[in-house]
Amino acid sequence: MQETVQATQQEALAAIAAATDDAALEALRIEYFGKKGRFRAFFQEMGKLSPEEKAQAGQYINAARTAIEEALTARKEAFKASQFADLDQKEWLDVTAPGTRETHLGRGRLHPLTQIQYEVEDIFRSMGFNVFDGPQVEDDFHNFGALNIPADHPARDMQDTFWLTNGRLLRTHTSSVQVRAMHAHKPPLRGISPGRVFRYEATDASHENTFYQVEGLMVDKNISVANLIYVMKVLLREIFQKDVEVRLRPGFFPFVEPGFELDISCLICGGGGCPVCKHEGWVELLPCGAVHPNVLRNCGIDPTEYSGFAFGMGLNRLVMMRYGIDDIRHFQSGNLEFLEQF
Ligand code: FA5
Repeated sequence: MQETVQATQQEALAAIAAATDDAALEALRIEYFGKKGRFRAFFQEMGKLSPEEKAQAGQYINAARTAIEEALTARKEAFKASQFADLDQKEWLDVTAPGTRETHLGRGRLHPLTQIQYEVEDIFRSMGFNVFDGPQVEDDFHNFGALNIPADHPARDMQDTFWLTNGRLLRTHTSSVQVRAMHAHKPPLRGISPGRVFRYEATDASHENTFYQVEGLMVDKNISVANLIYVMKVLLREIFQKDVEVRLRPGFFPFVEPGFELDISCLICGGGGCPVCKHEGWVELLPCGAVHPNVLRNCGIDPTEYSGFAFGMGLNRLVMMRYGIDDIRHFQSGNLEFLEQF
């Protein structure tokens, strides 16, 4: 029996030395020490021996077992060490290598509306304004009621609305976020809210049913139209990179009093008159005004103490003016030839 045990030990050590991975070592462990393993058989045979032989057999069987177990452990350790030894070779990567044709997917870019939105946000942040966000699916109160447009008021027809079957609506303007901002923050308050708005309108070269606006709002003590004009002039100078003259004409919106249409001097002809400005020298840019006392009251702000201004600018039209784009429908056309120009 001793010879068999020693032969088994030699065989096991050779197999361990030849093993190439952890799985092979585990298979050998089971072969020798598992429930039906070869050492189990040796111990069973040992039971049949005389007491003296048994004592002797116990020694050489245990010695063989220890030798094999040590070899298994040592080989396992060696595998672990070699796993990391050539890591720099196996996982080497040249981060400075240029891309290949197969891996180059083409560079993405921001949509021109997003680009101008970010620009406008930066300009207003530099003047201490916050950027507010609000839901595109709105309720009647935030889109109309709080803005001094009660149900059945004719001003509702100024903005044709997509009504949802649950009584909610797709916001027709970003003025709804004014209301949310005034409820959430007490004056002094300075904020803009850029975002997507929806109108139930037929489309043409200058009208979309889905477009983008940026709302602006400032509420504090003694805010007047002079503050509004100053902020507008800073915005336009930064966007168009030159001083732009502005003028105000009366305009009606139920949520401002007085309300205005803000015109800018025509950037194409410099104010001298051309087909773009219909030879007037002025181009209509955005509606604005002093926040109506009823709106302040609806938002929990005392109009005898505070006043404010608000404006709502169409971002699509701003981009169109900047780049001379002649049709608003390009923006949502998905036409890459158009988009890749920006
Ligand atoms: C409003 O939406 C008001 N909430 C703006 C406002 C805010 C006034 C605060 C006073 C105080 P209006 O419907 O005129 O107003 O839209 C504002 C701008 O959105 C327009 O000047 C225009 O640039 C843009 N706009 C309006 N309708 C469309 C449309 N169908 N397609 C593209 N742009 C549009």
